[in-house]
Amino acid sequence: MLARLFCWTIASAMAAASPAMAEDGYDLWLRHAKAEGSMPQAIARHATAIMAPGNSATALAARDELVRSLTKIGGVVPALTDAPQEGAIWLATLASAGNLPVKLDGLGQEGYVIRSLTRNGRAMTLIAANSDIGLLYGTYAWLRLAETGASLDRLDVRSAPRVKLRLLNHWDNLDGTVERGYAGQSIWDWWRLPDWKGPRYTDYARANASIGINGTVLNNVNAKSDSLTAPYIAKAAALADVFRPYGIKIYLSVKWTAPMELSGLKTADPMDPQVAAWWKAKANEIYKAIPDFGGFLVKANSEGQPGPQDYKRSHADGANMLAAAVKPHGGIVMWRAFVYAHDNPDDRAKQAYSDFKPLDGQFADNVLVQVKNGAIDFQPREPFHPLFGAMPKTPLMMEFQITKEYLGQSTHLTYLGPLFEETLDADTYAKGKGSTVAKVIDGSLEGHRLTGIAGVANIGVDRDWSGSIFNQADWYAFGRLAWNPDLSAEAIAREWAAQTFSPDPKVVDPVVTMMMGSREAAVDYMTPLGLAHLMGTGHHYGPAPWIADLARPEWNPVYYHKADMRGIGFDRTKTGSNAVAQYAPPVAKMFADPKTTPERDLLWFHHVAWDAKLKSGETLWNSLVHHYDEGVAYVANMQKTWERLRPAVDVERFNQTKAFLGIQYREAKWWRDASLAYFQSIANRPLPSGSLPPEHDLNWYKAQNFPYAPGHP
Ligand code: GCV
Repeated sequence: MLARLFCWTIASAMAAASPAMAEDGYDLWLRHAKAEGSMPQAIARHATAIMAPGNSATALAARDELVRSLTKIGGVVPALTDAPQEGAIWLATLASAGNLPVKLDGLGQEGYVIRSLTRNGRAMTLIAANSDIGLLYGTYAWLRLAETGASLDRLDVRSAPRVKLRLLNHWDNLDGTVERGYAGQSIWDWWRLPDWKGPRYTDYARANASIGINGTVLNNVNAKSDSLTAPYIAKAAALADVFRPYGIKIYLSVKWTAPMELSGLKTADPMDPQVAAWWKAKANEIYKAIPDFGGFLVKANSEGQPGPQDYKRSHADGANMLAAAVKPHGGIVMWRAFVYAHDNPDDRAKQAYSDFKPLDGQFADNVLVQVKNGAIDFQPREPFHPLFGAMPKTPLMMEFQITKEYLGQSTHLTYLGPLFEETLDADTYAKGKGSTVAKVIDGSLEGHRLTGIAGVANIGVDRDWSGSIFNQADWYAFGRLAWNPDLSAEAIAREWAAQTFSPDPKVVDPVVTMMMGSREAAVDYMTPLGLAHLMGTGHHYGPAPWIADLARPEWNPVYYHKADMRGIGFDRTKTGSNAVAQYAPPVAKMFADPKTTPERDLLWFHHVAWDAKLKSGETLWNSLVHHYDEGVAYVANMQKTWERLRPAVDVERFNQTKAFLGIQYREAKWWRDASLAYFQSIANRPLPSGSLPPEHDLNWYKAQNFPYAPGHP
């Protein structure tokens, strides 16, 4: 023990003595700024020493995290102790402590207890769990409490994750590019793996563990077969070794035709015994290298990817064949429901439901069907996907997009917490009132034990990981909601702001106010009142609602808004595509009538006359214009708020955010002006008084061209 203590004291003292790092965002919400005011004393009083008997890699990671952060927060290296001590933090599992003064039932392997108690007459804080990973999560939870200014005197916290698989999906390619990535190249240095495992991998694991993420899919769902070759399995295994102590399993996206591409098989038909044998052998090879490998993620028969339907087999046939290959090892298959076919003339929003709903009950018990939050594609706003609640016999896994393909890419401050929250809170009515999407996802609605939630990562090699300081909040919010889908987006924003900037309410309050309205502002300046998919072709950057000449109808923005002389919007009622019928009857009824459809979803479900009166008494046209105006005005307000925060934020992060808000303002105005120039050319109505005309004419906006916009495959 003394030797351990000595090493730590030296290492931590060196860390403390080194010059303060620039605030470039690298440390994320784990920056552990030196506490101010009365906080250092309060924290120090409850962290005089650390009693941490465990010695697994995970237990040591928990202890080291405490030492590292307490040293940074208080400027003093906390002592390690073997015996109870006044004010000590005690990290214990049953295995390491023998017996414990708290009950751990119902916490599973990942849950934890944090309890203030007295031990041998000494007031201490116990962090206890059934396993070392629970201890690590409990440690991060205690730090979160400490750094957000919670009272540490009488703690009594019990927490366990509601969702079993809490995964990031990296759309990272083997050549280092990231599909829809706006934070630089991939953090996976495939070229130098497995020999070189840079320190960033450990920091990635720490960040994820601190918010409860327990798995990561390393490669793009538009997968290359090469990721299943021996050299790439070895590279993946090297990453798995780094992540293991932090409770993070790795998964791989697979290409359906890998057996043909890698081994020359004549077919990828899932019913062909040779194909099944190939996948079994491949699974065995992977598990030999990575014994705790999580499983496969599959994009099949979607956007040109091959799949079982090429052989007249169903998605269930395909998923089950892969599931059989990983089953002996405890692996799972996540089969994506993001499908729409080039030869299907039906409303794109209906196609996933039509394909998957009939397959309910046909999937093997280690398959999850992964469904995007909405039926089109991660738009600034979509009503919840009709599959939620419609496949009671199948575990449905949520797929959110953390990277902001459609919400301003790297620069716009559009906090996604409210988007995630809105979807999770939506009521499917599948089993009556209160059948929320969150209950579908956490398995409680139908009693599923295999449950999952995935977020398409916004991580790259940028120093700040996510392309901007505020984009980090989206990663943070995803993890926190994956752990507990009932948390509020606002509470999460408060936690994040306190840890990222300062717990001072004079900082937290305005930052949170900016964040909370920011996604709605993006909806307003991009696609208000239920509009969707109006962005530029391919790169998805900027407005292009006029596009009408792409090969497939559903690639064209005009397909989605259907603006004509009469009005605007997609009729998804009985008189149109009848997509509303895919929802449970009370929801279908609500969406079928424009009067009961929430105004925010109006044009998603209805084609509405330009002069129709909305609830506010305004005409649709005037309301549309006002929404665009409000979106731009919100960004201008964020700029003012941020300027007032100048004295409270370090120069580097202040300047980045200020510059990005400037870009956001310019682009919000561009979205507004281009959209209104175009819609006005169809609606043929004047702008309401007080609304300024677009800066340029429509042709100017149409002529904009962005061949090098990032993130485009
Ligand atoms: C990975 C959208 C994106 C694609 C993405 C696809 C998917 O279409 O634009 O880049 O491909 O969704 O989720 O599979």
